[in-house]
Amino acid sequence: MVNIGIIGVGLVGSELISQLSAHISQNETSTFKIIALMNSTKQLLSNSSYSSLDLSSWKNDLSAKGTTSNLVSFINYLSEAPTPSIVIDNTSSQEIANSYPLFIEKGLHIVAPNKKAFSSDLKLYKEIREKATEKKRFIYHESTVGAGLPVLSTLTDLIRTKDKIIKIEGIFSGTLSYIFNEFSRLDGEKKKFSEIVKIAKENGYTEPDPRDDLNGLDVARKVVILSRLVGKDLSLDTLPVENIVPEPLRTLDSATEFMASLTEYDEYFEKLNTTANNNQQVLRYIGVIDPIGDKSEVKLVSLPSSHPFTALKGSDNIIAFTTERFPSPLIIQGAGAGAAVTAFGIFSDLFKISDRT
Ligand code: NHO
Repeated sequence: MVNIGIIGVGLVGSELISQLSAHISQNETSTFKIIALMNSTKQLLSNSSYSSLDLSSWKNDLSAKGTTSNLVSFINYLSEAPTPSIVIDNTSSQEIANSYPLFIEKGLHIVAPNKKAFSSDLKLYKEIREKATEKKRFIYHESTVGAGLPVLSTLTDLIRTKDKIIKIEGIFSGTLSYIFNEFSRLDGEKKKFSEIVKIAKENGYTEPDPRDDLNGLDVARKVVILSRLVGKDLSLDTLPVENIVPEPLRTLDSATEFMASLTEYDEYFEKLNTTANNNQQVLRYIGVIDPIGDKSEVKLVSLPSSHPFTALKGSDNIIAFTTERFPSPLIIQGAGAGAAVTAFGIFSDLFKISDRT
């Protein structure tokens, strides 16, 4: 049996528990057992014989029977289990990410959609990689890039089989994909930029403050993750990132003020769009990974309508790997945001570990 402890039971964590619960109840031979849950205030640990938590009532049990969150006792409980344990980090906490070396020391495998450990401090990233190799622990984080799309596993396979990666580029943000798919098109339909951002916010596609999508940081983190995987020591502070939040709006206190003021910049965005459209092109926000030189970047570009990045729908992601074996790029495309697909990416990582333990 593989024990699972989940830190973070919000949107993605709850969906993961539903997916796991359905799998466990439908498969008598399932090897997964959820034995510990934790959110920012409470934690729920199973008993001393490490039996499964009752997944039909976990929400109530966590709030009614849970004790105050304590990362050390949570990790110790998992690490003392008689069979292998995986800790899943479904938070966006830097503090939890900083604890991965400790998790590995304690003998735990890690799965995470949290991008922080893999895209923040390079020293932390290297420490995690080195410790995992030394202690023979598995770290999987497929859903940090492209949600459940097989982006990291494909790249890992290309690297392992010694293909030469020439360039990786893509539309890595579901939110920015939606915004520009709606805003910049050649079918003559015109919508105001601020209106589209408003709809994206109302539909829950954006972060609570849409500036956290428009500033490019989320895409930058994904570019850093892919760059480090191909062996480049890239960091957020050295990567050129085009922040498309108009400068005067960056310092506004609240998302509400930002949304109200964004209308003043509709003309500015429309001008950019018209220039592109006049050349039969559309605007797209892309990330570029340059494994050979120093041209990795995150930017808004104009692309001709024949380009594969211009045919996306909704909040889809697209990632193109140009390699020695794939001079005509290997392309991965599909839903790149949302709880269902993100949880799927985590779930598939769990199988990769359970198959090998
Ligand atoms: P929530 O709903 O805020 O839940 C966070 C949970 O963590 C809560 O239970 C909270 O109590 C707990 N928590 C926070 N700090 C804690 C601490 N110190 N100790 C213990 N518990 C703590 O967040 P989500 O939406 O469930 O996201 C969880 C993680 O998945 C985040 O790291 C997020 O970045 C990552 N993730 C989410 C998505 C998504 O679609 N929601 C995606 C990828 C990764 O594919 C997605 C994506 O990239 C979307 C992106 N915005 C785009 O492309 O447009």
